[in-house]
Amino acid sequence: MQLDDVIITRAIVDSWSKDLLDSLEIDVAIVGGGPAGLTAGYYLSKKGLKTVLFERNLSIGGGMWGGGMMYNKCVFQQESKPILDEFGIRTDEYQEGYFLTNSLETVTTLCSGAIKAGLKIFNLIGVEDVMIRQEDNAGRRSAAGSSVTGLVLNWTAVTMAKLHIDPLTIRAKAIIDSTGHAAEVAGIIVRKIGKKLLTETGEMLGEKPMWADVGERTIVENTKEIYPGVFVAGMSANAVFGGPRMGPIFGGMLLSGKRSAEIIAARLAK
Ligand code: 48H
Repeated sequence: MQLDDVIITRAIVDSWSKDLLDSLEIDVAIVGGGPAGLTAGYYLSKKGLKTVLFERNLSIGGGMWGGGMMYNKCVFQQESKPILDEFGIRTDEYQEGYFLTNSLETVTTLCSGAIKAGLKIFNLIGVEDVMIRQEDNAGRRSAAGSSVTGLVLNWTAVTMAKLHIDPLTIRAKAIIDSTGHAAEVAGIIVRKIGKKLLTETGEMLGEKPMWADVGERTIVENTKEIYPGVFVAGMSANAVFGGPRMGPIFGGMLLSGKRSAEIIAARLAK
């Protein structure tokens, strides 16, 4: 068969554009494709919710590829083992309750599992702002008086090159901030509309020093709504609610991602 260069181009542009058009009004938008965002995307998609993840980097996986200080191994605790088993990620029990994985296998398998479950991922696109409206996308007015109803997107290349190019928007019934340590969506909300987060002060409380045992527990407790329509998962949960960091143990990220999916699925079922 003779290959036609233009058909190759047409196939890519046609199919990618359809993917984006199909993602303009969705159930859940996830910001950030680290372990928490990917796990959330897997469970939400499995529940049949139309879920799309935006990742600003070329690669998906966030801080997981490099394991601990570039040693490409990740540690997981007992509680997170069922999630690894569900994805088919192989583990090696180093000592009772401490499971090692290859970080490369972990990232690629989480990503593959999430996509096969139905998650749509757009890489190389960053979230630079949010849409806030008086009523949410179901027409409900929240006690806070307004809800985040969508995301403002731009190409990472545009941002990097500091080009003055206006963004595009998508609408979602729920949004997950799984942007890691920076908790970028939470930061945007505070910057744009003030101290309105559902924390003690309304601000981001900030991540506390390393303490794996406490950090891994609080990250699941801190996985919740931070502003009407916006939920945190993964490291950003501890950044918003003031939990400790935990170093290269990743079970909390998967448990938090799963928890966010459960909370949102219950909310959207109402
Ligand atoms: C689009 C964005 C934007 C944006 C950021 O950092 P991550 O791996 O986050 P988690 O929470 O899934 O996992 C945290 C873990 O990797 C970690 O850092 C740990 C355990 N640290 C402990 C410690 O003590 O240091 O992934 C976040 C992703 C990245 O891929 C970013 O590129 C992406 O979010 N991202 N994508 N728009 N505005 N901001």
